[in-house]
Amino acid sequence: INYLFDPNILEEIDWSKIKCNFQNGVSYKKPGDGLVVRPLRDDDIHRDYLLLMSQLTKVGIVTEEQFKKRFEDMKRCEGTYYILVIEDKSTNKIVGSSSLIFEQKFIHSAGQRGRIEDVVVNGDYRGKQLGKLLVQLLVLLGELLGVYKLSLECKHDKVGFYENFGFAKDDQAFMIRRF
Ligand code: 16G
Repeated sequence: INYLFDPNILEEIDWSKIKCNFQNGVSYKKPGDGLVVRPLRDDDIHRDYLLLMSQLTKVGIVTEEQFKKRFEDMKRCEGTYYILVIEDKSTNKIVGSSSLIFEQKFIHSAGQRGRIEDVVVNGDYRGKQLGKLLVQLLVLLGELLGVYKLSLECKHDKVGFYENFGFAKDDQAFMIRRF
């Protein structure tokens, strides 16, 4: 099995540091009936990974070859790309995904920042706290691996959701130039 990152690192997460509440005993080990949380695998393109991503934004055409190459490119950048997914073992489909990306800096004592990206849960699986679980795990993973800050961009109606994990708006403008 070719994982993007070592799944054992997830075992090291200090679950007692969680900032938000989970109902019905939902946790990393028990995400829900038939569901498992794990790192992205190189063959997840066959588990509708890209179809899931199309619920977030435009995916475009990505061949299996391109998917595998991008996966290996990410994997080679050790300590940089942590993509967590939720698989429904009963359908063999990826139903949730979220990424944590580390950016190396000279500032902050040669520290690193983390970015939470591409948080998406299949519409049929909403209301099961899966997005919350993915983001909470990545926030704790960021803390574990050492970041001086974590950041993300989201739609205004998602601000309340991210506040659950300790994110807050600050006085900097988010600027963007699209191509
Ligand atoms: C949201 C996502 C971002 C994603 C973007 C895609 C989160 C927290 N934010 O901003 O990660 O890349 O949507 O939209 O998941 P775009 O295709 O318009 O960039």
